[in-house]
Amino acid sequence: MAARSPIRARVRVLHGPNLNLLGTREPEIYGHITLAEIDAELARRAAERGAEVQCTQSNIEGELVDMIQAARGWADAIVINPGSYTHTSIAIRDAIDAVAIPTVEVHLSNIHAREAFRARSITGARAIGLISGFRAQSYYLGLDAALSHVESTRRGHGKAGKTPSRRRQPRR
Ligand code: CA2
Repeated sequence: MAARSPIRARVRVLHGPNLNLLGTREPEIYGHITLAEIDAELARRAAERGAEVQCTQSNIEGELVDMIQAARGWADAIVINPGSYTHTSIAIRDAIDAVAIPTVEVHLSNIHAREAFRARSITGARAIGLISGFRAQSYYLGLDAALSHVESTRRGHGKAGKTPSRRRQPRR
């Protein structure tokens, strides 16, 4: 297989509330892997592609908003698992909107196969895409998607390049 050319890109990875507990409880839903192991694998995969990740977990909505804002000027893309804020947080959705950094939302579990309240993602409506249900693989697929998006946008033929436009978005 031909070697892929390196993508000089920086990806901010954000984990929302309770994800620090990964690997300690509910393995039937979230798997046995810990967040530290996911972060290490993301760093390894990014480095393999010439890219860099910076990963942080927070249980606090405002901190996640601060970190999204602070990603401006550093990150080429964001990969976020907003945890339960996925279903409630207009503040995180607005922050994703405000920074206009292409954002991939990821979930360990399939949010459409669980309680009805989890099926709606308030934050995901402002992401370029959403990956859900592949446990830790969701993060790795999310990183892949983010890097492919950055690469194709730089080449001028992104997924129509699109971070969702503020004006033309239908109401969701
Ligand atoms: O599937 C996902 O990744 C979720 O974002 C996880 C959130 C949940 O509220 C979302 O609906 C879907 C919950 C994260 C809690 O993580 C735990 C991990 C281990 C033990 C307990 C909770």
